[in-house]
Amino acid sequence: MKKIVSGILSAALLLSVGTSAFAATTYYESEPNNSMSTADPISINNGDVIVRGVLDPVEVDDFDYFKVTPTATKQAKLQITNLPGETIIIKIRNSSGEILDSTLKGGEILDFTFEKGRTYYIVIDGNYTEDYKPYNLSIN
Ligand SMILES: [Ca+2]
Ligand SMILES: [Ca+2]
Repeated sequence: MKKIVSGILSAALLLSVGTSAFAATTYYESEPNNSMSTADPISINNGDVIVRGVLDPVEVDDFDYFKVTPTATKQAKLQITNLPGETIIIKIRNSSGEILDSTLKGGEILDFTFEKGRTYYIVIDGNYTEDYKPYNLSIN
């Protein structure tokens, strides 16, 4: 009986690992990434993406930049999924640094169309964040 239970458990574990592995590609930030020139490259060409990073209040003005150059035009929804009430915002800049779109706080969904071949910078900005804040950015 014990053997059967552990067999079921490991099958369930394998299933959940397998499902999440196929559901989204996960990227982790790499500091320093506080500017366009040091942005972490990510790809949105192969389905859903989760970006995991931290806004660190010890570091003055921690901005997290992620660089995207899609190979196909993609309509995407961007959202900070784990900190809905926080003043953590998502900004999208073009290659000249101009802000194309932005949310006002965590949890809001930003609908944005990334055009093929253009370079964009997705910026996570923790306005007034005083605590160490790990965030999950989902791009679907
Ligand atoms: Ca960071
Ligand atoms: Ca940073």
